[in-house]
Amino acid sequence: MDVVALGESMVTFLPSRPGRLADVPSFDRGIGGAESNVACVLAAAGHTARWVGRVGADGFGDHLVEAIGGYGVDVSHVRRDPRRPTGIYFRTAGDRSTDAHEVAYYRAGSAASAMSPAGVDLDALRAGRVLHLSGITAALSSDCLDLLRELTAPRPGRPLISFDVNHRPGLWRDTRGPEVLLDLARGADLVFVGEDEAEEAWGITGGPTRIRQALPEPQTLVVKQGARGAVAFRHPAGSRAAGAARVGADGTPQAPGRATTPRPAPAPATFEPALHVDVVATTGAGDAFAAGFLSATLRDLPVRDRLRHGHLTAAAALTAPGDLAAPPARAHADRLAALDDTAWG
Ligand code: KDG
Repeated sequence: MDVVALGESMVTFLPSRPGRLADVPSFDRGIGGAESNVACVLAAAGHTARWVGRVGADGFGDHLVEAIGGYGVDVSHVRRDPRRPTGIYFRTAGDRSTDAHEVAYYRAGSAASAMSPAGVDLDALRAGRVLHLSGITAALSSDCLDLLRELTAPRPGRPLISFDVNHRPGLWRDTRGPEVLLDLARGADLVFVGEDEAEEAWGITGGPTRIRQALPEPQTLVVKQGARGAVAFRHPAGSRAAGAARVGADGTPQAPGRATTPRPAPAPATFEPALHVDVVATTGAGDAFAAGFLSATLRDLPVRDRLRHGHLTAAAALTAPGDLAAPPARAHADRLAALDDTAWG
């Protein structure tokens, strides 16, 4: 298995026309959920992917399992909860210039919010080369947060932990969100965060370098700068081996930030500009970016190409109305990623 993704998936209701939530008369059904979006895009890109989650024993749960499974994602470890419903959410079309849109979640007390370390198959979660997680799960319940802590804890032979910060202020029931997210990110190997998100959550201004200063631990940190592009910081290979970084020479787990090797010199930064596209909807673009970056990571491509594959996959999502869009075929994406800097400038 290449990638396992854990998280809440929801049936999504997309507006039939622009306007305020109060005015939109009807909605089209889609599927959403940041982590299963990543799994779907990776499966569509030819990787083996599993989504682990929990949905109600209801029609929306059936739909999610069927639709996500239809992308070729392994859904055999999704649990059905007879007592709690599947989460759903509605959103409006974003304003083209500001991307301001309304989101209404109906997910409090959902089946997914009951995920916990005891209620999931931890071996199934750790069975991939990469385990993809996001900060959304941390906000769902204290049991869900415990599960993320368990999965990001130092452990010999753990998969590469990919963590998308995905700060959703509206989901947190208390003020601990930013601190919890920073702590979880510090335990991951690969972290995705938006520059604006880092400012909103952690008050970090001054750009990607300042964000790296606050988050020096992950082997790879990707700071997304919206339509401008993205910057990746990566410790040189070997200085901080993915997945093994916080495990001592004797196999003893070490606390995050106390690696046995001396902290390496500041990681070099690689910037790659994004593609300019006519944006239809931004929802799902961050997930698509992560999927493209992860796909190239699984193929051991250079950092520049990881960023370019992220941008190519994000461009596909940005030009589609729902959360999900088919990524470009691998051979096509490879040709585009190999174009010289003038094409990407
Ligand atoms: O990235 C897209 C997600 O935001 C969307 O699918 C809904 O997972 C979601 C969430 O919790 O916001």
